[in-house]
Amino acid sequence: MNIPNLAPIPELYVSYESAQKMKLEAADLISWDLSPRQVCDLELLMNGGFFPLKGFQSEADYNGVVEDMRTADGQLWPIPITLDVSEEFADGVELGQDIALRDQEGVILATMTVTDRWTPDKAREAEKVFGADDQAHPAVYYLHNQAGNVYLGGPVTGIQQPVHYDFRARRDTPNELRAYFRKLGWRKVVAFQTRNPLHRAHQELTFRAAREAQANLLIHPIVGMTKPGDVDHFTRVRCYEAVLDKYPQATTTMSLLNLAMRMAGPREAVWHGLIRKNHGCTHLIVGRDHAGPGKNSAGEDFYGPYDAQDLFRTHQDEIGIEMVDFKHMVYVQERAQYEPNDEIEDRENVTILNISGTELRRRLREGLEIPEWFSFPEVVKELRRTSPPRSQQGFTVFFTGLSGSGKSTIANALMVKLMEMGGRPVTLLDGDVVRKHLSSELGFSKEHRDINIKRIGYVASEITKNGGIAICAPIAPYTATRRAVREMIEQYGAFIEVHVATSVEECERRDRKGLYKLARAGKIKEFTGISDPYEEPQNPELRVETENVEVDNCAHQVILTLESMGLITGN
Ligand code: PPS
Repeated sequence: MNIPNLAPIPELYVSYESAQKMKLEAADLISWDLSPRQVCDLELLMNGGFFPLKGFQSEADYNGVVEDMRTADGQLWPIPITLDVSEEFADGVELGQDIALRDQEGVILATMTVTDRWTPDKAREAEKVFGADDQAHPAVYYLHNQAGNVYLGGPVTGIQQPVHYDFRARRDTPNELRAYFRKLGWRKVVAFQTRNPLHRAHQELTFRAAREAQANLLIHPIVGMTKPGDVDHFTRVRCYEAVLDKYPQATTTMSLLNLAMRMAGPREAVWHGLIRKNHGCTHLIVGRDHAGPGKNSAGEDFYGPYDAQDLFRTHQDEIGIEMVDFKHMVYVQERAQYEPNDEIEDRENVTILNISGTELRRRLREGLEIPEWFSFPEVVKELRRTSPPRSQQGFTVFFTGLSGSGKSTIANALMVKLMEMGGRPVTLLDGDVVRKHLSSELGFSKEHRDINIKRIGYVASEITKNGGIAICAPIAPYTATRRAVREMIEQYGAFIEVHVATSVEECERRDRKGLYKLARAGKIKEFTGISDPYEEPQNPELRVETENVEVDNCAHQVILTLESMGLITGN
């Protein structure tokens, strides 16, 4: 194993004086507003975290990376780092032109000389990089639904670091960490990558890794982007801080890494190795199912539990960092300690305990006990602060169905029932009401419907975040848009999709507002169910039939669903 050369790593920043000058000049350039993920990528490009990359990848680099994890000049690099933009923006850019890259507040962080512009084959990228073109994978979903259709590539010139207002003292560039290790004389450093709060099993694992490698320990959590649904980084960092004093101070430090994870399992592990190498580490802990995205749409794991370790091992020498591989750690009650599951020889004579992530979330949701052998009281206290039991969290009930299907009527009945129960404020975002107050300028094209639904989703997510109940009742005819809204809301609380499954024939028979008649006569264009599509939900939390069923009963079915999910309790 190489003892690292802790000399500074090349950054892409210009000097302070040049940056001031460039900032003025760059104001005249065409500029691209970076997405949150692109800001993360740019930060690591500029500060050397993605060394040897010098900018967003060119088409040749991208093709090499996608096909066999190598840039055009043969460097190992497993994940495409591309600047995805809209077709409209790409059309306005000439090759050879400089563009300004701005953060979401409009601050110019860098310029890029555009050398390449191409339309990627996203299905191929998904297959090769993530193993399957399956949108159950969060990065594949992102690729198809959030990433722009055109990629731009070219070298980047860094003007300033993205600004962070949170945990500033805990964030370090690769060079800051290198300098710190140099100063303390830390020649061997084992990095622990994590996107979860630290529990006792993690502590044991990190202790063992440091012992095994005879190294110091860097707890290196991700605070950029992780898997949708993860514990937010604010809570996690408070949890880390709460347990730091349980580590030996002389040999352990913690630093936050603003990486946007892709959950690419094996390829991601190799990527994490390269990034840690750039941060001056000599070892990386790779555990079971490293950076795993969970189940695919057929309900199977995307990657085998040790695929990441296998791929890492193959490339270890080239990465220049050693893997400390770990098997699954479990608690052995009789010995009151954690041990690697596959090293327990007397399994029939001992009690092996384990709480999975899913089980932990269930216990938090339901306000159940979390035992001391599993976690630290300080961590549990923090988690309970941000994840109160479900019966105290906000949630959204999202009705979808054709015009005249009965959405509004059931939604109204549900609102009254929930208000009778009390406890949380209830807001009804009815289709017609929203169109009057929030979306009065919009029509019924796909584009306008999507904007309308995303506005509803945004308001509902804010209500949910703040502990209220949002009831939405738009038509929301498109699956992808409903899914986008679900994602927005599930960051903060439950999303209950209710399909009001009244057939178009029945809606037309009822024709309460006389709209179907007008649609048939061609007087209303793009009318859902008649001259415009309605994509039925495949897996809604509840489907209600309204033919021959009372409104009260339909609303009651929703109440029963909410109860079964623990969102409302009997008392
Ligand atoms: S969408 O697709 O979700 O944005 O639609 P939404 O905001 O729910 O608005 C639907 C209401 O607008 C009236 N309306 C139409 N609906 C469908 N297609 C066309 N072309 C159209 N034009 C007007 C209609 O009254 C809908 O109300 P509901 O309550 O669904 O009947």
